[in-house]
Amino acid sequence: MDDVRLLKDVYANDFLIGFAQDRMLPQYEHLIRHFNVVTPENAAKWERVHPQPGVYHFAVVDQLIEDAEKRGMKVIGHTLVWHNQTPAWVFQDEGGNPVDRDTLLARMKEHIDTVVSRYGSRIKGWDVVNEAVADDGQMRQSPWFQITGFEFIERAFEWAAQACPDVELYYNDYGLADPKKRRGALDLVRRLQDKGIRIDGVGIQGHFDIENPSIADVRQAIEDFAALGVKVMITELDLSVYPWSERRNLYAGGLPEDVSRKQAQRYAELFRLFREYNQVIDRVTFWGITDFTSWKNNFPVVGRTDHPLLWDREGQPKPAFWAVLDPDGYAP
Ligand code: 9MR
Repeated sequence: MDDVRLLKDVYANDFLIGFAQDRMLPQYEHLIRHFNVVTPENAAKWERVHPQPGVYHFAVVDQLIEDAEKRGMKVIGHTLVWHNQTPAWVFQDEGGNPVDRDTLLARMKEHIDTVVSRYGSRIKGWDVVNEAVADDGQMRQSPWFQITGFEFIERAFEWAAQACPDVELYYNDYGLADPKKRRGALDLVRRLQDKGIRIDGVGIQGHFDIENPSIADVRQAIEDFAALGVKVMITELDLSVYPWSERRNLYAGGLPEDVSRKQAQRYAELFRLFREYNQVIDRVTFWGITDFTSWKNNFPVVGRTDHPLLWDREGQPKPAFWAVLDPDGYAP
């Protein structure tokens, strides 16, 4: 195992290779060495760092950054403004009624100022706004949007830039391989650019599955965002072994060889594609580290055994790992 080439070395001339985890757990050390960038999976979200007005908890993120720096690894900030994992108080007054636009924007500014300036350029880039577009391509009807309209997005990018001028600023969303949703996200980026507001990159979340989306749709997404002149990042990559419509728990006892090979084949196709676009793709980040801790074991079916990543529950490399290590040479 020790003489295995490392993913970060294999892709050194292409893009950064990342993973998501809140802590560098010692039992994963032999896997962590494959990566040169880490994203805190949950620890930097509003509900964790800023659970109550004026109360900030930075210990977990502080430790992760310190551990990353020791390893020469970069860190991505995830995420400043999102509709999920944001406490209800952010949007409410003491009586529990929705706050007005100015109050909400002031709270957002205070949050962004505090979090972004704490870490400055120790963070390579922030997912400034996360998942603001709905699946039909319209703006998501979140409290952010309902209270401020599009303005929260403009101000979030501006205030993040002010808090640290040399941190990169990203928009991050899922489902961008779908043309309808993608159109909404492309509009969002253009709208910021038209107003002269800096946005450095777009994170195309890779919550894919064994069948969808097509490689052609992923390619189109990469092309469309690259055409706007922003960096493209493949973020949150995992490949569920279940097609979206499948809700049974089929592989609790282990992953059958044919499914495992099919998954590996798809990983190989994706990485061949990513490599083709190495001039525009800056980073590819897996969402998790082994199948054991993946969020997919609880989504879309709570408690279902999924196998979306490169290492199995024991931390052993799967065919998917070998496929990513050598996508050209991978033969199922
Ligand atoms: O992986 C995260 C999981 O542990 C959390 O329970 C979940 C809560 O919403 O968030 C997961 O990460 C999400 C990410 O922050 C944004 N894009 C979707 C990811 C999967 O839900």
